[in-house]
Amino acid sequence: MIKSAIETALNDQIMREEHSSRIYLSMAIWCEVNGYPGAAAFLYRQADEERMHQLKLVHYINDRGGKAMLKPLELPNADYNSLLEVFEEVMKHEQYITASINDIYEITLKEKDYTTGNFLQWYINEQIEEESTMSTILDKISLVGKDKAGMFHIDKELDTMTANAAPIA
Ligand code: OFO
Repeated sequence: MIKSAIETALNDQIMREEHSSRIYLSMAIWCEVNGYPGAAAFLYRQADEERMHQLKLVHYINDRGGKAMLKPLELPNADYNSLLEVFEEVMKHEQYITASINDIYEITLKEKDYTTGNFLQWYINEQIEEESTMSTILDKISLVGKDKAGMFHIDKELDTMTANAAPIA
């Protein structure tokens, strides 16, 4: 049976992952209507990934004898000044998620819940990968600055990257 401190911490994470999904969905919408179809495809897929991260937690809590809970969510930003701002926000958000996963990992150590610690390893690895992907994209966008042709190229690259990405699982 899952301890209540762990259940609470994981339920908070369910809310964060669901919120991540909504943030990326909102960013994808902005990209789609502002002429960045590749970035939109990338962020729509990212929103789906976050939904999967959320569901993984839901099933884990329920399988361990707890109960997954949904919480109210803040409305994400609907408007951005540039693609650079979008990806700066993505990066900041992923760093925040990494910190939250690390905090929960610390709780599992304190509670001697090594099973949940082991389960969280998947999220820890996922965060390393996501932060590195986002930082590469951010570097490229920063490099081209306001150059329209460069931006067009990056958007195409994001499209190809999304088309070649492994199925979400
Ligand atoms: Fe990278 O956001 Fe979910 O875990």
